Order: sequence, then C-alpha cells, then structure tokens
Amino acid sequence: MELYQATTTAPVNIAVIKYWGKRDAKLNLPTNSSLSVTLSQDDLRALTTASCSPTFTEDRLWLNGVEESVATSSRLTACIDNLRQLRAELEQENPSAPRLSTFKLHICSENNFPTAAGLASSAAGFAALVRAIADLYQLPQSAKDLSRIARQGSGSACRSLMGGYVSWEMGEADDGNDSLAEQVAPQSHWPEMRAAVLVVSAERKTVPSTAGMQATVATSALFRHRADVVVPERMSAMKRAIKEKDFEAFADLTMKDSNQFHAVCLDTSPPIFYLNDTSRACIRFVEELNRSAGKVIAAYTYDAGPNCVIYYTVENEEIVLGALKKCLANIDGWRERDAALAASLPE
Ligand code: 2P0
Repeated sequence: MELYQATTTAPVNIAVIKYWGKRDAKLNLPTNSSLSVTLSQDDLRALTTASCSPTFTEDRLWLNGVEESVATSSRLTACIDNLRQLRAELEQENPSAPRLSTFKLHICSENNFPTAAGLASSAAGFAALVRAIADLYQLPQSAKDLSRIARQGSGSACRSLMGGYVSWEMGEADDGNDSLAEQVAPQSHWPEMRAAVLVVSAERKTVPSTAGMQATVATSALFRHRADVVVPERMSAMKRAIKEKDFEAFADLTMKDSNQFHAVCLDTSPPIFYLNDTSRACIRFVEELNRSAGKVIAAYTYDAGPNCVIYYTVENEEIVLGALKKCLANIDGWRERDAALAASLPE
C-alpha cells in the first residue's frame, strides 16, 4: 500500500503574559499580544503521527485513541486546508513530487498529560498536528510561517512551534498575516530556568477558553484597560526581563499578569472561576516563600484551570521544591497520587 507518514512532538507552553480575548474568532486574532515559556518535552508534550494514502477515503483524527470528527471542526479543517494548499503549490512547482495534496489524511495524537484541564493541551496538540502534516508534506515554510496556521487551530498553539521564550505578536491586519509567533530567546539563553507543574485537578475545565474569552470581551469593564494599556507595557518589560535574565522582574510580571487575567475572568458576567481553594493555597505558599527568602525566588501562574505552574531558577531548586513538598502535605484537596511534580527544563 502506498503510505506516507511523519511523526513529531510539540511541547506545552505556559504563558507568563496571558492571551485572553479575540478580535476575530474565526481567524483566532487576539486582542493583545502574549508571551510564554516552552516546557521540556520530557514532561508535557503532544505526540502526533500524520499519514496519507490514496486508499484513505476521508480525513480522520484520533485523540488519545478516541476518534474526533474532522469535518465538523472548523479549526481542524482550517489548519488542514492551509497545509494542503501549500503542498499543492509545492507540487505545482515540482511536477515529479507525489500528489499528496490529493490524498486524505489520518492523524493520531496523544498527550502525556490531562487534556483540557488548563494545561495548554490544545496548544501542544495543534502545534504537533501542524508540524506533523508540514513534515509529511515536506513543506519549506519556517516555524514562524507555520505559527500563522497553528494559530487558527488554537491561538496559544502558535507559541508551541518554537522552543524557549516565545511571543505571539497580535498584529494589526484583518487577514491575520502579521499575527504570529516569534522567539524572544532560545532556552539556552537562560538555562537556569525551571518550572514545576502542580496538577491540582485533572478534570476538564468548566468554561472552555473560547467561550470564556468571548464573554470577557463582551462584558468586562476591566478588560479593555488590560488589553490596551497594561499588556503592551508588560510585553516590553517581560522581554527586557528575559533578555537581562532578571528573575525578580520576570517573576513579578508573571504573578501580576496571572492575577490580572483571573481578575478579568471574575469581572466577566456571569463571573468565571478557574482557581479553586487549592490554587489559592499555592498562591499563598509562593507569596510566603518569597517573603521568608527576603527576595522573589518563585513565581506562580495559572491558565484557564486550577493547575499551578511555578517558575524558579535552579539555584533555588532545593528551597522551592523542598518547601513545596512540605506544604502540599498540608493543603486540603491535594492528593499525592495526582502530584505530577515536573521540574522541567524549558526547551
Ligand atoms: C494563554 N490561555 O496565553 C492563555 C492564558 C488560557 C489562559 O491561550 O480559543 O486554548 O483555542 O484560541 O489558545 C487558552 O486559550 O484558546 C489560552 P483558543 P486557547 O495561554
């Protein structure tokens, strides 16, 4: 059987300046730029195989072994259509290339972490899907070019096509041409950075991100100030903190931006609660840890769910992880068996 296949992985990214709000829901164009740290693929990643064959009769996708409908997902079809178009152009320029653009695709994707629990599973998932199909089609496009396509699958996915510290520049164009990811610095620029991921709950989140953001844009009075004034300033300050490897500035901005994102969620009608009592206990833990250290040695951040990511640098690993393990034992709702304490090297 004539079968073409490519397998790839994509990492999870955790935003330190958060994306929350769309100006165009179809193209996933955001109302503000954002910036994330890519986690090590050893800990959290999506693994995806894309194959195509003249014998396949329809595009199909399996996510963690369960088939999902492709035809009814406009996000999936947008990504696949864009990639097929690029392959068709390549075949036109190179008539001896096999006509893969005319074959149907089968895609298999697996996460090694809870799906849709606010751990950026869609980011890794769509980034891996786009990368796998681009590899299968042997496309010459750069990661930056592919980020434009991954963005249409899930906004935050555009930041998972590159390692290290990655910004998603919101752009201005109505067609999304300039809304893409850029590497601010590679992982090697700041190799001392670590992230601990605390899985507070592996359940699916209560309010999906897209619905939550739409509600925030429509109803929050705080939101406009955040998007127009606060985030542009923080993007510059965060890029500076990363360039200068200034952990205290990085941590301060990270915690403030997480808190403001959850504040605009609370300012939404009806209010959106992503944090729970365990999440709030982890915030108090980090605040207390920094107070007792006499300087900022750890930073918490939360996405659209209760799970906590704590950034710190390797020199403070024993203090942070040691205190964390002691403290977790005292936190209500914490279950040791759920504790995926992944001290990961951003990549
Ligand atoms: C982020 N989040 O920057 C923010 C912080 C959640 C909180 O990106 O609708 O799954 O697919 O574009 O990318 C989650 O939103 O939303 C997200 P869609 P996505 O990481």
